[in-house]
Amino acid sequence: MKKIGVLHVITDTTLQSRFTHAQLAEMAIEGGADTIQFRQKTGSARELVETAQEVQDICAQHGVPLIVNDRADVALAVGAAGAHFGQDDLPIGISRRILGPETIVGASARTEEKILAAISAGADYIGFGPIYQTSSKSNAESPKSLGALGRMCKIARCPVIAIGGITAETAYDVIRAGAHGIAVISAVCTKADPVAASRELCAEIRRASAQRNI
Ligand code: TZP
Ligand code: MG
Repeated sequence: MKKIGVLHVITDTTLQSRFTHAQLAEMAIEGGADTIQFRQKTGSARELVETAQEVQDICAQHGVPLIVNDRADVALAVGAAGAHFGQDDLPIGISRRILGPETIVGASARTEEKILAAISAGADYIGFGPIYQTSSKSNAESPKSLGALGRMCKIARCPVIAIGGITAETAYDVIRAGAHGIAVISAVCTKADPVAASRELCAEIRRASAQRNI
């Protein structure tokens, strides 16, 4: 059974340049992140594989799954646990065929129709957002409400990972709304102390999940 994490830290070296992808992964894991997503929009395939391999090595040392954004080839090349695709990326059915049944396949989807299509094509989890305003993604859509998140979580019979502008102040509400977990960039990568930032997010997720299970 594939286990989908609850705190996905997406490593980013465009919003900040103090840390490499691998350093961010290491710090996020130290702070409790249970999934790392490698997301880099530029660079040659060779550069992507080299950098993703560094991240994969850190993840493997700690037994934490690595998910590669956008690129099935890079995910396969470094032996990542999974890959994540948006609506303009490789279709989910094709990704599943390329990556095989054991690999985690995540899909970004924002409507009921697209969520259900992604699941029937083989997605293991849905990324839904942005929940709040974000400047970390170019051309991000307008924010979805927590109510919409809750509805989509009910419709999707798989884990939903909420994304977009989520902070330690809002993580609790997002999980209470029904999300299985959250994915963040700036709430960890641009913080002075990414370890402490991850730790705080984890604590909020735990606090919300404990309430939900009562
Ligand atoms: N997809 C939807 S919003 C987003 C992505 C990649 C950016 C998330 O970054 P942040 O800094 O957590 O808002
Ligand atoms: Mg994409």
